[in-house]
Amino acid sequence: MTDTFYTVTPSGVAVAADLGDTVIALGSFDGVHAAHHALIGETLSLGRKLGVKTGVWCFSTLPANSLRKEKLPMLCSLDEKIELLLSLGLDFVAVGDFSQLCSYSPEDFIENVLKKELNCIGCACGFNHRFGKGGVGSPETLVRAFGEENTVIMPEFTLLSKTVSSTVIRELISAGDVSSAAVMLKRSYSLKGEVLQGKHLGRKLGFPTANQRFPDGIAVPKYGIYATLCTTADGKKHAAVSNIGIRPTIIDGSDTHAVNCETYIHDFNQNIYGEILTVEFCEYLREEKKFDSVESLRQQISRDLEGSLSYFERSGSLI
Ligand code: RBF
Ligand code: MG
Repeated sequence: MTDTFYTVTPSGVAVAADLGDTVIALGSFDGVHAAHHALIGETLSLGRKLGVKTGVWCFSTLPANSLRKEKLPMLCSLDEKIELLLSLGLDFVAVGDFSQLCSYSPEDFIENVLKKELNCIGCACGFNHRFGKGGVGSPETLVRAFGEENTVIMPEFTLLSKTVSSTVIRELISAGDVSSAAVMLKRSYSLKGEVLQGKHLGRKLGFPTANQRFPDGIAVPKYGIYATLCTTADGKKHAAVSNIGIRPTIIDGSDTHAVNCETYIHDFNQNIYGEILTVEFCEYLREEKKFDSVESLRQQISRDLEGSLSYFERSGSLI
């Protein structure tokens, strides 16, 4: 049983039995968005009322992807998900192995995992949550197992006149609408990753840039230029402008068409190759285009930087 899931607490991986009785929120929690925040808020309240620890149950992969050929891109990595969830004040996140647990009926999952392993005495989930073999478990199944009093069913949650869901946020991001996505995520969509050795072409252009790749399986915003905020390894935030795409102006036969995120950081000239950089996508500025000359691309990049800075001035999101 122990290799079917593990439990993470703010101080590291823990033994589930040491948690005592618990209240658990169930879901996929992709992106840890505003509706998830509301659900976790209810979970914390129920935990306080019952005087027990609170946690989340999720899987290491998206169950929705197990039956799909065309995988849904994820809004965050598992590590980011755990970090975001714990930052909301939960005591633990239990991470299950979907391939081992997908054959459990809802009742078996509740009895053998939630109750026996995690000492669960109350739970919370979204109104449309489904779980267990064949997805036949529903919020009502949880009410039967834990009682009306100890089960929270979160109704639909609306922002910008839309239901907040990972699906809607994926659509916004792939349409480049990162500002609406940010309202639903309660933070900007971001890319956290190593700064890769580029071809140093940017430097020759007069714009030294930081190149990053989106990890496999992670949602890539619409190709284009974005006003971004960068957090460097020293924790400092900088205004920046980023290009997501394939750089049609400079691409040649030797180039793979791998998607690149290339960032020019305002007023910055440190060497950050190999460091971890977080890029927050704040506002879509324009489409990625093929320019007739490197010189016209250079002039455009300089206008892009102005566009980004004036966005941050208007929105007041710097400092
Ligand atoms: N490359 C393009 O081919 N088309 C673009 O529209 C484009 N816009 C960019 C905007 C910014 C703000 C930055 C930093 C880069 C952009 N690039 C674009 C990538 C550019 O080709 C690249 O920085 C240099 O070729 C050096 O790698
Ligand atoms: Mg959902």
